[in-house]
Amino acid sequence: MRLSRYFLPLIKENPSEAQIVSHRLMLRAGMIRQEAAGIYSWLPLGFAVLKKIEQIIREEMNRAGAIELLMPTLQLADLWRESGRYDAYGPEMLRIRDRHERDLLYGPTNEEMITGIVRATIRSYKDLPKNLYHMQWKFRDEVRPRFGVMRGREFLMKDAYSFDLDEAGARASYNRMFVAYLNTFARMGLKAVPMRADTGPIGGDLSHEFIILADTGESQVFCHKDLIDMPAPGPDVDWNGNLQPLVDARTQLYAATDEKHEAARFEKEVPEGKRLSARGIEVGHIFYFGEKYSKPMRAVVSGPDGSERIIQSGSYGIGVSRLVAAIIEASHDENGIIWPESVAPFKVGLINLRPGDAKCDAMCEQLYNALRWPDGMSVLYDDTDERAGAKFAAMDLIGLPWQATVGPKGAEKGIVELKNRKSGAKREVPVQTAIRLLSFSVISTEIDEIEKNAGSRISGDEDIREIIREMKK
Ligand code: 5CA
Repeated sequence: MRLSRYFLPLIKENPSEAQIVSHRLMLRAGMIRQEAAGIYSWLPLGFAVLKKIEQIIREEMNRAGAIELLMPTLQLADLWRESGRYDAYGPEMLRIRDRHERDLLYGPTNEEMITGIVRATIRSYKDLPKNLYHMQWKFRDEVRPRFGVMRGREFLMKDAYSFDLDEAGARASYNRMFVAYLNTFARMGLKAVPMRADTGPIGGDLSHEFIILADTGESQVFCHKDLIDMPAPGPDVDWNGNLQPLVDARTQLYAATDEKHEAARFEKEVPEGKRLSARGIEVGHIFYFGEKYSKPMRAVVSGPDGSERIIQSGSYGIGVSRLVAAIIEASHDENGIIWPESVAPFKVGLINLRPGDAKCDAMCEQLYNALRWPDGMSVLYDDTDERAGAKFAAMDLIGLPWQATVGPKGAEKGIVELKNRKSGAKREVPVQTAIRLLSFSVISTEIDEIEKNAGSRISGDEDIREIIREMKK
């Protein structure tokens, strides 16, 4: 993408309405624009990140055996009257009436609708288990929308719903989502800790929130410090096997949100030096609620002995739009955002210090054409007439993982300056090396797993790997 043709409305001054760093940086980097309290337009740069996050979630859901569909944002009130939640949900629910005087609502969540789909289509235990998910906009008329997309009124959620014949099956489904969440957040460069949590309006008695530690987080949380650096299980999970040991390893140590916190137990179970009391951001929340919706809504199947059985369910949410802000809270410096490569809107920022200079232009075009991914979103090429200082500041602000700078002196010698945004490491390399290194880096977030699956290296460029390793330190 050429910056001269892109739409990137950067803001120089700090917006006064933003109280936390992610909100400030999202506005300054031209990622979002507020349309009403808690309602945002996603401008191209923000939208690109949102799509990257969606795709990681999708891949990990599919890997864990969940199946994607799409339900509408508007729902019939009558459906919610069946579960009893139409009245129970209160003023957070946006209620709408159509021209036929029918009561509708803008969905704050989808337990009723998915239960309606399942009860109309699944008749036998042989069709279970199923886990169905979608990524859809939700509306909750929050009392205090704040911190930008962190607590919005309209926000994007991934919500999955599991359906099993019995409690043991439902717990296995819960465990699959638990493990899938650990891998999902790890791929985004986040350390998310599962913590015992309150179930609120969703209901049930087993529930975990996935929490990112951050001073600006809205939740007060308490946990054993060893949980913070516990690595995610990774892609080699046997999804049809027993995942209980993986879950146990992460639930045996104390971790609870404010509502579930027991001070006496915390002090008894956790040695003083290991106690962590901190603020956190809830990026995911999983629930096991058994028959809460299937019983009143009569979602039943015939069991192995022919008798009627009530389906056992759970639901599993991820705050997709909130994650954009949460990742920035976890990864930024005084100059701007530092995107983890897996969610970066572009992998490379290419800076032409002197557009119009024949050698600079030629070298930039060579790099741009060599690195351009088919979707046009691997390189952002700054071909504008801004001064050098402003170009560097803008690139740092939008936080692309790699910067490649071409100036008149380097162009003369065939040299490009590479910079790793995260480490700040800089290196001058011949243009061909830059092309090899950056091409490799465009695919490198996936390459470890691809090579592992293939059982061999697919690239022999040891020298390139060595430079990348060094620059990322
Ligand atoms: N139906 C269940 C799970 S599918 C559910 O609605 N769970 S939830 O209420 O916990 O929401 C799921 C996730 O959505 C939360 O963990 C949080 O990350 C995100 N979320 C909730 N409210 C908001 C909001 N107002 N703004 C942004 N994200 C939100």
